[in-house]
Amino acid sequence: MMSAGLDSDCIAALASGGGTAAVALIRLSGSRAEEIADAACGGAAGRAVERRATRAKVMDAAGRTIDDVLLTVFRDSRSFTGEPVVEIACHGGRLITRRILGRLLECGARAAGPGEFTQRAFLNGKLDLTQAEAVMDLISAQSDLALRAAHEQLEGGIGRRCGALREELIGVVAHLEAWIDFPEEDIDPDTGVLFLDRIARTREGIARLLATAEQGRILREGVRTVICGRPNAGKSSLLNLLLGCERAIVSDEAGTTRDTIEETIVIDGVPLRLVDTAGLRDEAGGIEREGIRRTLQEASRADLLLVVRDATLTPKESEVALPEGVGRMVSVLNKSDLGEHPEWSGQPGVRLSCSTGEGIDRLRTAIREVLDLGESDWGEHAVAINSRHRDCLRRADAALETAAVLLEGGAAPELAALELRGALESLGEISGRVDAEEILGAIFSRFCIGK
Ligand SMILES: Nc1nc2c(ncn2[C@@H]2O[C@H](COP(=O)(O)OP(=O)(O)OP(=O)(O)O)[C@@H](O)[C@H]2O)c(=O)[nH]1
Ligand SMILES: [Mg+2]
Repeated sequence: MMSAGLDSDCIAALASGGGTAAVALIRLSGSRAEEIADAACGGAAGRAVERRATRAKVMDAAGRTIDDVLLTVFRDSRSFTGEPVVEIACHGGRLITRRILGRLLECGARAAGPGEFTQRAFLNGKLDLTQAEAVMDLISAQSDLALRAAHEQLEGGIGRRCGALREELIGVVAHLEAWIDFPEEDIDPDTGVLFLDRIARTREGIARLLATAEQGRILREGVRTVICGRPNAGKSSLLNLLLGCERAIVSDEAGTTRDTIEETIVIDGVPLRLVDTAGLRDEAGGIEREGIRRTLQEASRADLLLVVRDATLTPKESEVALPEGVGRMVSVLNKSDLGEHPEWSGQPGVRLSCSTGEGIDRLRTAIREVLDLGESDWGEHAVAINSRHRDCLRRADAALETAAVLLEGGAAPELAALELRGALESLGEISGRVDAEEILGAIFSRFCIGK
């Protein structure tokens, strides 16, 4: 385990949102938490029964009451941070919370930095790194699925999977190193096929986790969905229809939308970040041209394009020049209430009227299909790694690949062992644990060397 290496200082911060509310929560964490709370509350923390809300008054230096509060004391390491914590539930006014925090600082606390409580929880071994990250995901989740994935991660889902891969690998390294270090012990070299099999198995596990990276990005950031098409096709109308409110300006003047407008919606538990853009046409000048430049830039970064066309025009008249290499796309034939130009007959595309809303369900279905959002894909356990996990896993996988090549090519086993250790380190980074003792432990417990 990593050593704590903590400052012994006591940190304080507002744990609830900053606005006006019925109640707010201020948290103190550190070995002196109780002492500091006592100084501010006339000894009420010391008298409090652990984990039981206790009424108290926070007083200023002159003994005047700042607020009537409820204190909850968590002693020793029995807290979220793994060190003494006092939580103060006070009235949720901006001035009140500021004055209470000010008083706690006067009494010896320090204002906490971002994420410092969770960081302490990690350093004190209460959470691994993936769980600490999940706390943030949980708070910022924008859809049910994202919430489920964050819960799974907070429960240790990703940590456990990486832990299992590490275990497997520690076994391989232990075996290989025992064979290198103690040749006289007659250890079965276990090289060749068996060794390579074990490496291949670990790599399969890594690949399975890596495959959730895209899902993870989508859950955390949303599917970047760009609405594009020619001016007046009804792009802003579509944004408003999907949002269910009049967010973007709609007018019959071509070139109404100049800047990109972003809003989030949720389809089947998956957040979509909708981007309305300026209409694409060649003859534009000035500001509109800049708008078009931005549209093309957005389109090239999109996970999904909704291409909107005016069904009353011919396919040629509503054609849009899109950047190369655009991925997933749904074609929308809008203004179907006005009737469709005969040339569209037999052409694919979701028929929609943004004016009447007719066809919106068809569009949602088409989006679901093109994003492949079937239940099976998101599974029971919504494990979804983030980009940091992905980088660690990729490094681990590259090291394993090299190790396999070295072993296959008959290189010195020391070289392969070095690569395997590198892979272990990368896997360990995911949950924030790197430990050479573990490998030694595995050698001696599994092989009984030294008798
Ligand atoms: N009849 C009918 N009119 C529509 C429909 N959708 C949009 N319109 C009208 O088409 C005009 C253009 O709509 P917008 O949503 O502003 O079009 P846009 O693609 O955002 O246009 P720019 O921002 O100028 O590129 C407006 O007058 C809308 O009321 C539809 O389904 N049926
Ligand atoms: Mg518009």
